[in-house]
Amino acid sequence: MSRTALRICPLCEATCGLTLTIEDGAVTRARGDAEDVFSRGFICPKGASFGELDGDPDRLRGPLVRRDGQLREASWDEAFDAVAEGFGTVLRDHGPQATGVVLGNPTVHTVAGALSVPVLLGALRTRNVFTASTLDQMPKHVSSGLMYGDAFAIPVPDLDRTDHLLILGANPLDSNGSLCTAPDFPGRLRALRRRGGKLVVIDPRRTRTAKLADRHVAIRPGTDALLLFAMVWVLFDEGLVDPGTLGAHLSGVDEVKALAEGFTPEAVADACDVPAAGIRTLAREFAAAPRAVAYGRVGSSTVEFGTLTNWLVDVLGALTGNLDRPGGMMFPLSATGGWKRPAAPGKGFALGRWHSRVSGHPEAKGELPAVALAEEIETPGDGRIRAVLAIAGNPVLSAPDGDRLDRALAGLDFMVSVDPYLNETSRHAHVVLPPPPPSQSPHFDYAFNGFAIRNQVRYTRPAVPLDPGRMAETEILARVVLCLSGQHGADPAAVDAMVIDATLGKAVADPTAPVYGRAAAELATQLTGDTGAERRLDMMLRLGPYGEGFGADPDGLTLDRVLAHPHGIDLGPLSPRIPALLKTRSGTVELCPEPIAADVGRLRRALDERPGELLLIGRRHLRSNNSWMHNVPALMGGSNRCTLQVHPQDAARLGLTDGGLARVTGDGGELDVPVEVTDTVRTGVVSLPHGWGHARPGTRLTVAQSDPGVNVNQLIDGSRLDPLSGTAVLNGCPVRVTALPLSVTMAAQGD
Ligand SMILES: Nc1nc2c(c(=O)[nH]1)N[C@H]1C(S)=C(S)[C@@H](COP(=O)(O)OP(=O)(O)OC[C@H]3O[C@@H](n4cnc5c(=O)[nH]c(N)nc54)[C@H](O)[C@@H]3O)O[C@H]1N2
Ligand SMILES: Nc1nc2c(c(=O)[nH]1)N[C@H]1C(S)=C(S)[C@@H](COP(=O)(O)OP(=O)(O)OC[C@H]3O[C@@H](n4cnc5c(=O)[nH]c(N)nc54)[C@H](O)[C@@H]3O)O[C@H]1N2
Ligand code: SF4
Ligand SMILES: [Mo]
Repeated sequence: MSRTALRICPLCEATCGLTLTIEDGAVTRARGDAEDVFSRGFICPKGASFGELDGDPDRLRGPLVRRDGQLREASWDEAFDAVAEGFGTVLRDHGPQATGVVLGNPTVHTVAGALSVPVLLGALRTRNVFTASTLDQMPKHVSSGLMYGDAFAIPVPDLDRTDHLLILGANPLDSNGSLCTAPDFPGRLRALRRRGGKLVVIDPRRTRTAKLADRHVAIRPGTDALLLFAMVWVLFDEGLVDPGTLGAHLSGVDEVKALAEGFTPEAVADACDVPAAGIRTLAREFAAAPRAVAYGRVGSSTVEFGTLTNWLVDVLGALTGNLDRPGGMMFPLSATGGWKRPAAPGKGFALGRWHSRVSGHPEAKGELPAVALAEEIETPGDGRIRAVLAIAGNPVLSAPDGDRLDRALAGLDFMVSVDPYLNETSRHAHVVLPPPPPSQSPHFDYAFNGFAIRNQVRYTRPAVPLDPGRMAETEILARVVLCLSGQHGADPAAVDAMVIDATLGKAVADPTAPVYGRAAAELATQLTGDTGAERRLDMMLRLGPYGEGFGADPDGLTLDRVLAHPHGIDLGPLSPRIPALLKTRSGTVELCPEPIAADVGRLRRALDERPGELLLIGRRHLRSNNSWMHNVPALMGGSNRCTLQVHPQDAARLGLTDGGLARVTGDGGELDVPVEVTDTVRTGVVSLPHGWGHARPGTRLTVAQSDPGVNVNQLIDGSRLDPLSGTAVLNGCPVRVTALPLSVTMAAQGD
């Protein structure tokens, strides 16, 4: 018997609605849901492979527990006994600071990540929290925290209404967008051009996005902050600064003008390898467009000046009157984002409230840099990390110097991985707790609705009931919370009930809340939902900005109302949110925060520095996702390969041939990798994708192991980072490349 079910795709940030065909409990087909209010039928090859990924025979079906050095199948009870014992011992003997938490990318794509991880961090109370954010977007959180007082107030490009889009270091045609949730990003870019708008792409590679653009500027990696500062300088110099209505809520404009001094187009041109006249044109066209927006992502974040670059993107918007206005950069309003509050000065955003033990890195948003994880495990002394809980992360491949991290993890007293695969990282765990596949999990985009270019709300229940022996990821994490707080064996439902009590208790005490003065216990009885997670969703929807407010607005959102609209509810285009959104101490948009101003001297010095003759950058493939989708045959092969892309001129100079082997040497090590000669990378730049390197033993990744590739992050030692955000420099790293003799090449290829 075949049936269909709706499921929001969790595989990237675009959050497309899928229609799954289900036969005998297995997903046999996935199509785009044409009626989805947001994605309107769009699907990409990853979404189309949902069934293969979901049904991957290598996915773990039950927990693994290490016995006599070997990971073996075990029952859930045995697994949680081991978690309680292993973590209990470390916590008892050494306290919470001897534990560390590692959170990977899918935690922002799962209900468990949104609902259970914060509870878990609250229970563990360790300062050793490491996430994929410091390999990714932490610079944006820091710049938003400093400018708006809220690290999650991240403006997104109002794609559907802009006239001019300047993209720096993002390739949404392959990534489908990031910190900008927009199903069918490619279609929206084409629509921009069709309505006469302009697309400009700054990228050292001529990506598929760049090919779509009116203008492509092949900048030297790592120099976007210089280019943007020069654009800002031109705005001041030519009298093009006009913040418009935002002006009333803006401070620090004169200070930015003073900081921009010296960053003239002529001064930066050589470092960026972009002619001064071209930079002037970029600035003038941006200022002249009726509605313009700049958008920077990974290539402008995981770089030497990541925070400055992300800050300058917003500065450009503010100075041209494009911040918080339609067609410019706008702040989404998520249905679970809390009730509307009146504008009032906030507490601001502080960096460096504590520092890492070994290298003294400042925390950012409660996190320490991912690059510091290995040394925090290896370095003896009080506060050494002895036990790690890793959820949905594979840092052995994703973070710099995986070999060192691999050794460090192997030396832990205790490690738990919550992961569906036995991979390069989870192979070190003492206990592996596998979540069910996505078809058996509910989906709500707690994270990405906050970055969506249109306000909307959608929820999908599990498309397939849990297989016998499976446990929902929210329950797995609730049980871990109980293990960590000395309550192993208690009812996991108590965890959600506790959160509901606490949240409602706070709401009824807050004069700005729709439920002010009511009885929390009575409100709790109104919640519907089949599970604790659903009741929490119902609570958040009701308390949210479109919520029913427990009776305050009978037409408002509840879980039942969202369930009654299986293709979602459209909540309209983005609308201005300043000043209510601001949480800075001044109550203004602080255009020139002190920590940022203090970092500009470092950028000024970069005017005269050239990090190296050859710079390494990454790339993503449409049919891949970081490290964990190389095990699906349908997504592998073709152009999805781990090759070193080299420009023909560099190839000729270095004696490299297409298909031959090159030895690449960086700060962190060397790799031998097949060469792909292509003029899509600029000269002086080589590109190698991340997430490969599946040759380690002890994993269960049959397909990935058959074509393992190499781990680009072995070329990087983690010593280069953006100091304000602790984010690793993964793009723009100096490398040396030499040709390997034909004999080595042929041996490597098994000829
Ligand atoms: N050189 C270089 N390195 C990079 C990047 C780069 O551009 N260049 N990009 C960086 C970026 S942007 C990121 S976000 C990081 C990603 O870094 P990670 O998050 O460490 O890497 P992923 O490969 O996404 O690992 C995801 C893990 O989650 C597991 N998983 C999948 N689904 C689920 C689920 O439903 N529940 C649970 N519990 N686990 C699940 C997978 O099996 C896998 O082990 O990599 C970074 N590393
Ligand atoms: N298919 C696919 N989709 C994905 C992922 C995936 O692995 N595969 N990963 C997901 C994740 S975790 C994320 S964070 C997003 C990332 O989404 P994006 O940021 O859109 O993805 P990237 O392909 O890393 O784009 C970065 C671009 O920056 C360029 N670049 C490198 N260095 C520089 C520089 O110094 N300056 C400038 N201007 N450009 C530079 C690179 O050439 C590349 O084209 O994608 C998500 N979606
Ligand atoms: S674009 Fe992203 S969300 Fe949409 S189908 Fe593809 S992987 Fe899924
Ligand atoms: Mo990411």
